[in-house]
Amino acid sequence: MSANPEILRHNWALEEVLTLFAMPFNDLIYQAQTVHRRYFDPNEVQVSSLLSIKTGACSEDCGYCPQSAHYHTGLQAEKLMALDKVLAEAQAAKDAGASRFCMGAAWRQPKDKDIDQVIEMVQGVKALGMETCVTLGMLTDDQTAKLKDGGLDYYNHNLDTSEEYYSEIITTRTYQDRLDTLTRVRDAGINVCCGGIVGMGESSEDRAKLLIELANLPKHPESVPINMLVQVEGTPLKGAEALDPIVFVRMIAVARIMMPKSRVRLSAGRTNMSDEMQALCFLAGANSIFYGEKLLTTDNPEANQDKVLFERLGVNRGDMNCN
Ligand code: SAM
Ligand code: DTB
Ligand code: SF4
Repeated sequence: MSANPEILRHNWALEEVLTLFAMPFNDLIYQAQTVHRRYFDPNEVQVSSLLSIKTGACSEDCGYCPQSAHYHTGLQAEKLMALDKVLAEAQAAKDAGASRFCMGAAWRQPKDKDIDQVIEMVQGVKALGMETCVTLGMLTDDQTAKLKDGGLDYYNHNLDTSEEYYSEIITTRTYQDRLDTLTRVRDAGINVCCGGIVGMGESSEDRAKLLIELANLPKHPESVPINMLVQVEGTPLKGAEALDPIVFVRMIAVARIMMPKSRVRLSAGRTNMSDEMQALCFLAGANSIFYGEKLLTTDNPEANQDKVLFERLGVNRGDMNCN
């Protein structure tokens, strides 16, 4: 792959991104697919599996999240999972065909002793021959350095929406808090996984601004998860107006065009998507999914259903050690 530095831009302006969103659908998909083929095998989709290693009772008030202690969602809170249980889940995910194991904790920020336990999990999962990702909330410099030394491959920390809309969704932290952790992770040399959620009642400008935030970071995140809101009873966003599926596909296409070398992950919300819609997302440049029956606390399509979909589309799973 010969890198053309001109293709990786970090100076996107709102008007041009809105123009991309408003393109005729066929032209947009053609452009996204053309960009996609510059850097990726068009028939390859990487698969990651998720595990909630610490569930619920989170002090943050993210309006979309079933794990926030601020809302009554009926979720049973659970303490940090034991190492052997985590490794058994990782082995099962590997056996089912996942190449990366992502461990999520419902923390605003981890305590130092939590980090030591998470590092044991990272090392155990790596020893199984899988890539590792964790998402633990905000980090200090010290904690970030420890995770890097512990061998962590990816850190997930989403910006979720535009800076303007953020305070409508979350009041217990700021957008800048999020950006500060992302800078720490990037500076420590850990791969960045950062994306957002659509379908939260945001405007098309908010969606464009989220992608601008991501693409105008000093380096594009290696992995960009695009989540469709999973509406959970008891959360403030239950009942938000559903997003037009075509707008969701446009979001994937514009992300692909703006961040040509990043893995764009078709993330939460797939249980509410038809096979045809998912196929359109892959055509628009999505080349990663979460695989396995559970996301963190909500349902994901059955692994077998995804296998069948991949077969129908002639899609292969990605090799290890790619973005
Ligand atoms: N507590 C950590 C944090 O907030 O960064 C890590 C776990 S948190 C559950 C990880 C991400 O899951 C959030 O940033 C959000 O993008 C996504 N998420 C949570 N609830 C969701 C929902 N109902 N629908 C779609 N995505 C969701
Ligand atoms: C991401 O962007 N989506 C994942 C992962 N990163 C951690 C989480 C989705 C969570 C959906 C709601 C739930 O299952 O609790
Ligand atoms: Fe807590 Fe993360 Fe859920 Fe927000 S998204 S409530 S920080 S677990």
